[in-house]
Amino acid sequence: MSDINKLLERARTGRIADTARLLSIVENEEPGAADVVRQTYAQTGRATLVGFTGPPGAGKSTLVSALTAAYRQTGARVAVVAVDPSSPYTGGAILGDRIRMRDQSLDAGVFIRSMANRGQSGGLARATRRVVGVLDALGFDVVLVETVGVGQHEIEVARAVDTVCLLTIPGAGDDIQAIKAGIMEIADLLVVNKADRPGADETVKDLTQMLNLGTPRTSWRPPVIRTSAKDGTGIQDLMAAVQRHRAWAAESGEARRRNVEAMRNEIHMLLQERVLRELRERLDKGGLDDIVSRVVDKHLDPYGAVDTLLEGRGRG
Ligand SMILES: Nc1nc2c(ncn2[C@@H]2O[C@H](COP(=O)(O)OP(=O)(O)OP(=O)(O)O)[C@@H](O)[C@H]2O)c(=O)[nH]1
Ligand SMILES: [Mg+2]
Repeated sequence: MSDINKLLERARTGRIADTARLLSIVENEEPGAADVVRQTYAQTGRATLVGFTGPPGAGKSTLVSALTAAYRQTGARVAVVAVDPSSPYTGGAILGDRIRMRDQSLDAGVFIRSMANRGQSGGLARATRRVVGVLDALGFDVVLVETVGVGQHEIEVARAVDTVCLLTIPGAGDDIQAIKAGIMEIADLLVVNKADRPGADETVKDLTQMLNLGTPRTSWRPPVIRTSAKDGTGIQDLMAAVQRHRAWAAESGEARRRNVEAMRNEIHMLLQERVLRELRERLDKGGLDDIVSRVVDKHLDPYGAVDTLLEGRGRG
């Protein structure tokens, strides 16, 4: 039995250390990453995948903690993936998150994973998708993904999930302006968190108005849900909305459409990587020097050189 199979077998029995090891392999594309994907891919597609995005301090981690507890009460196994923000302003907050989530990490039905941001958003989005896929295949019923901000980077990471929750807080008028551009593109659910604070009604009204102005991309109208991650208000509403969105996405074909887009992108990237790797290997074997000489000696033009390299055979 290969090492990967042993790891998978142990991870499936709930061993945390083996689950963590498997995730590192796919996240960092270590040798064996392809094996892990090959052995798990067929079992993906069962978990409820929910992403949380929004400005720093909106309460994403607190809300994810509250939801984790609520899903646990239904008997679901929950995985949390925290995508570390690159911004130095929020570096400390993540440390705080780990402390806040600690009570849940003692529960065997909860797995918490932090992902390192390796700076390249496309790479991070793919790594997040692979990590989420392995957790799904390992039998976690719910995977909650936290990212920071509402930029292109987070939009891409958010695509690793099926339902995207965009958080805002009462009185965050500027935030609302800032999220306006990306709002229709990514948000499946709009969450006004910290609804225990004054101004929640106005914020709900502003968001609803903004939604009414926009042209909906699909037949789904993102609901505006008010929550207080602190006192638990709205957590059940949010879970119900996630469930409704999931059902709609399955029914309308939206889930499949997103999956087609994600897989087209993934296959394209893998193809590109493999072609480049094979080419590099061929060049490493010394083929390049010979071809360069032939170009310099006018036996071959530069386009012809590329043709030759791609065909992998010499042409006089
Ligand atoms: N009053 C109130 N405070 C909240 C609520 N949710 C979170 N907070 C507080 O808001 C602060 C930030 O919460 P976090 O959960 O760390 O926010 P975050 O969005 O994860 O922050 P980053 O990960 O740094 O972007 C903490 O002090 C929380 O206790 C809420 O519903 N009501
Ligand atoms: Mg956080």
